[in-house]
Amino acid sequence: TAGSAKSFFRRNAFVLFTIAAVLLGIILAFSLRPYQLTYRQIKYFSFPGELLMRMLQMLVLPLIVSSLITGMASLDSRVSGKMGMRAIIYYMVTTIIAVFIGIFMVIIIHPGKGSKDKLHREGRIEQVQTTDAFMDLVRNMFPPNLVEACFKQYSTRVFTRTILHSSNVTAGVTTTQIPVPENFTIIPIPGSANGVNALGLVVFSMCFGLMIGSMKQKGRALREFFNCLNEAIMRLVAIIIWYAPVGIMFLIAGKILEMDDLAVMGGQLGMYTLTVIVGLLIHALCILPLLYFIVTHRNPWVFIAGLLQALITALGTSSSSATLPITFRCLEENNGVDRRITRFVLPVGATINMDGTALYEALAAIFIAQVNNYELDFGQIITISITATAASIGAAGIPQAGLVTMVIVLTSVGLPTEDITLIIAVDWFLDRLRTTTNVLGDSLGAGIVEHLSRHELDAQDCELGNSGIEEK
Ligand code: DAS
Repeated sequence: TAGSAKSFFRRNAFVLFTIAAVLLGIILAFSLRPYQLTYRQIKYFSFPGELLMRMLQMLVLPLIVSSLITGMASLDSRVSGKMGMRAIIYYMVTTIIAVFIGIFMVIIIHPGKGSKDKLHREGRIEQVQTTDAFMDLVRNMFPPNLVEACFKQYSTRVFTRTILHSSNVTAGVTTTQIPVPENFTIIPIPGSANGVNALGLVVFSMCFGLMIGSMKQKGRALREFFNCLNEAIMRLVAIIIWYAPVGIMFLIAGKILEMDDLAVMGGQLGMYTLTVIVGLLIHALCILPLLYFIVTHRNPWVFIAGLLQALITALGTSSSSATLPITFRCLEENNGVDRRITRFVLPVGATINMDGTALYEALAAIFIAQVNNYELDFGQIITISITATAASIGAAGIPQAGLVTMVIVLTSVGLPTEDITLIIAVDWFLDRLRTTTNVLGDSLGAGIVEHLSRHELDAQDCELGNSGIEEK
């Protein structure tokens, strides 16, 4: 009936607008492509999309900090400890599965087949750089300056590249000081301008929140302050969400206008792209929903339907951290996930849990080995799986961050880092798909952790007379 159609529309207005926006963007872009717009014209054209990206990024920092602090402060430390363990176990298990799918797919499909090159660099195993990269990950957890952590990340890519290509430059120098050899192609890092050290902020906010929580009555003022900050940010999200479909339309259209002709997709690169897509689809549409079903006994597709807007935003922005505000909203408003869970699990997940990125890093590294006709032994494949996991944890939730942290994976088994350039042409596209997988993984994780923590949450509700997060 008309009434029920109307209510369906009302309930799903955002999602419908967003889907329509994606389709419109694609149609618009393909009808404009024959006119061969200049780079400048394309930039003007995609301006509304850039604005969306900026608005979302604007909210991310206060959102991560305020949700983690309120999340931790509102939970009993025993409860948050248990929840944290569950979340970490979920992240580890899903990331490892993702890495194995990546390795399995690339070995079975063998997209690098038919290459005549032979790797000359054999034996050039750069163990030191791998250790450095791991140390970087830990370094980033403890930012010496919190203000700096809001806009700068201690970066592996800079010094790994430096050591590789000009051995006399020591680690840790800044980008401007690095003499880049002539024959070296600089990898463009689109999101690097906003390299927030999210990991550092997450660690600090969690500890800080925990302390406020342990201060009982004395911590009340701070608890209320961060709670209020969080609330205000979420209200801003509710406004920006109306603009999201417009922004997504222009983001997608702009990217299609920018892309090279699809002819480059033939041969090995085409097969590689296909392999990544199949791997991501298996992980996102089979493994994760199955895991959700096994743990919760609920229909994963209903849950995923509630997430559609976040997933499409991830596709449009290629950034899981920019998508975070929308992910919050989808989980809380559409799927009714407890705010004590989302506030705690989502910021951490968006920072360290990247299944799509892990899958892609392992797969891409082995593809590069295949193209170089370089036989990897079992030990090296294990090394790849470990470093791919670390690289996905270390990757920021910004566009193409995974491409940059790939350097760690490649150097760990002595593969040439310059060969990242082989896969750059298709990375913008694969990045969107892996970001969507990342966001899906985080969200299903929140659902799973909530299910497993129901008992403790209910107990806390009873204790607090149902006022939950607002009071302690
Ligand atoms: N695009 C990133 C993300 O936000 C990660 C990546 O580049 O793999 O999830």
